[in-house]
Parts: sequence; structure tokens; C-alpha cells
Amino acid sequence: MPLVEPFQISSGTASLRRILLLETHDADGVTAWSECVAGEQPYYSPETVDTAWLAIREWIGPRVLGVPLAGPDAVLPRLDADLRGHLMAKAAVEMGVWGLAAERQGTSLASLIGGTRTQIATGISIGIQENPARLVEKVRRALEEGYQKAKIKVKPGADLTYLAAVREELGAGAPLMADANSAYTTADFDHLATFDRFNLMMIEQPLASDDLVRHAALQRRLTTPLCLDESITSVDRVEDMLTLDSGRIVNIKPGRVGGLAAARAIHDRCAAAGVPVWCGGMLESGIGRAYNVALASMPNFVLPGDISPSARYWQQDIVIPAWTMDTAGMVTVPRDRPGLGVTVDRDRVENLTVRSETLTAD
Ligand code: OSB
Ligand code: MG
Repeated sequence: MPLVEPFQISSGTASLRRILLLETHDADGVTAWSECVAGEQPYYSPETVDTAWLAIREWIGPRVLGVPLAGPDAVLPRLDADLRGHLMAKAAVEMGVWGLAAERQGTSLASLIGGTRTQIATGISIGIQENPARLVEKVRRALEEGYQKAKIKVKPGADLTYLAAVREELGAGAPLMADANSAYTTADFDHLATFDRFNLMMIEQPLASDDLVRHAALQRRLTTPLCLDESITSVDRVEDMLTLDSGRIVNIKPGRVGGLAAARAIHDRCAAAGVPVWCGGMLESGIGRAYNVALASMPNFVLPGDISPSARYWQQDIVIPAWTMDTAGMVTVPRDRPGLGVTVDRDRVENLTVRSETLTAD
């Protein structure tokens, strides 16, 4: 699916998304769609859409197909028992089982997982722009549209002048944050320490994903809270973050952590520790978005999520109705509809399909 506009982060640009979708069937013929968040290139994490395809076919599928499961909570432990990594591939399968459970029970995914909100506060994630003036216009327009937070992608060489321009033009009250996708190192600490003057809500993932120790050292030099994204792959990583004070806010993406059970556990641990969380995004289609919206309806999602409406990404989404946001920057949780709360536009999915494979229990 071509993106409405290219999306540039510190490590690369996406203009088009090859999206891996799953349609999971249970023994009674109930079906549910889910989505893998892996990108085409390993710009965000080592997984890609092709490694996920391989992992699902070779290792993940065979561990769940035809296997009686007590419920969706049983999926990740089974996959994690002997398979290392491949969390995005695992998450795609795990979330499909949650979708199935919601369909079977005739309940919304949000209520199945214990979500309580009826609306989700929404922020926008804005890629690296050609120049600061273009960024200012993008952020200005987004805040006028109602977005409750603007996340600005940064990298060395495209940070201070950009953040300064936006803060200067849009005023002290504009809800701004930055996301570096691991573009900085300890050599940049003096530089990063100057970000405090922009009064950002948070700085997301400045350092490498496996570097909780150095994130803690950086947090000691900043009053702006650090938010961890790539670093948080499990509840144990949250424990490490809390022990070390590596970050004070967590971006939860179910696709990054192995699915909804892990996302919920991370939510609960953060709530107990008084750490605010918000739901991130991975430029998902309307299918992946349904899982993010359901997750973000849980009580400790107290900051605006990267849950933009369909039109921000796609000319035409693959779900009906498309996801929308109101002028107050809220996305409505489809609590009155069973399952994902949206219908998959099968004709459109078929037209966009370049490759498909059926996996069965043997
Ligand atoms: O770091 O949050 C990120 C998109 C692709 C990969 C990584 C990230 C993002 C975003 C986009 O920020 C959020 C969205 O889906 O709108
Ligand atoms: Mg991020």
C-alpha cells in the first residue's frame, strides 16, 4: 500500500508498505484478521516482513495450528518456550487469536482485554522534513486538525534547528515531543542535554534498543523524561528500566512486544509503578490499528497515542469504515461492535495481494 506521503525516520524512509496480513481460522470456522508490524527493511528492528513470513510459516504456525489453546493468553508462552526473538511475527499470530476470541464471544476486542475508555486521545508522528519551515507547517496543520500531541522525528543534523523553529513558531504551549529511533550515542550527550530548553513532553528512544544503562546515564542529565520504544520488548525490560531509571514513560506497541498479552502485562506493570504509557504505531493498516485502539482503551494509556486516522496514511484503507478522528483529536473505540469493530474490505485486500500462502495443521 503506497503511503499518502513518504515517512522518514533517522534510519530510513518508507514510501510504500508491504504489509503481512493473517486471516486465522479456528476449528468452528470463525475467522479473524491480524497484521504484522514488521517493515520492509530492518530500519526499526531486525525483523522484516520477509523474516516474519518465514518465521510464521516455519516455526510459529506449526506451534499453534491444530493445538488446543486455553485462550489467547496461552499463545505467547507457547511460542516463547523455544523460539527466540521474532516478536513481531509472534505478535501477528497472537493478536489473531485475540481477534478470534472476541469474535467467538461476540464482544468487542476492547472489552475482551479490559479496556475501559470509549475514546482515545490521538497524536501524530511526523517524519523528518526537508527543512524546518516545512516541519513547522506540518505541525501547525496537525494541531489545527485537533491532534493532541505532535511527535517530531529527529536525527543528528536534523534536530536543534527543527525543534527550535517549531517551538518558536507554535508557542510554549504546543504539545511537542521528539523521537530519534536510536540515532544518538554517548558522544552526543552534551548535545542531547541541550534539548531540555525545548520543553518537550518527552524524548523517545535516543539511544540503541539494548542500551538501558546509557539511557539511564542520559536521563540523569535531562529533566525532560525519556520514553522508551524499541528498548521495551517485555515486562522484564520494564523492570530493568525501573531499576536503572532509564526512562520515565513507555510507548507500548503490541506488535513490538509479542502481542496483546505482553502489551497488557507491560501496561499493568507501568501502572503499578506510576509510569504513564501511550500506544505507539507502526504505520499499520486499519487492521493493525484496530488492535492498537483496543489496547489504548486500557486505563493507564494516559498520554495521546500515535493512532492517526486512516486518511493520514492511506488514500483508501482496507477496512470499512475507515478509522477517523474528530476535531478534538479523539478516535472512537468501537465498543458496540464485536471483534475488531471494522470489516475487512476483502476485494481491496485481494487486489493488493502479491503473495499468499495457506498454513494448515498437519
Ligand atoms: O518509532 O514510533 C516509531 C513508524 C514506523 C516505525 C517506527 C515508528 C513509527 C512511528 C509512526 O512513529 C507512528 C504511526 O503509526 O503513526
Ligand atoms: Mg518510536
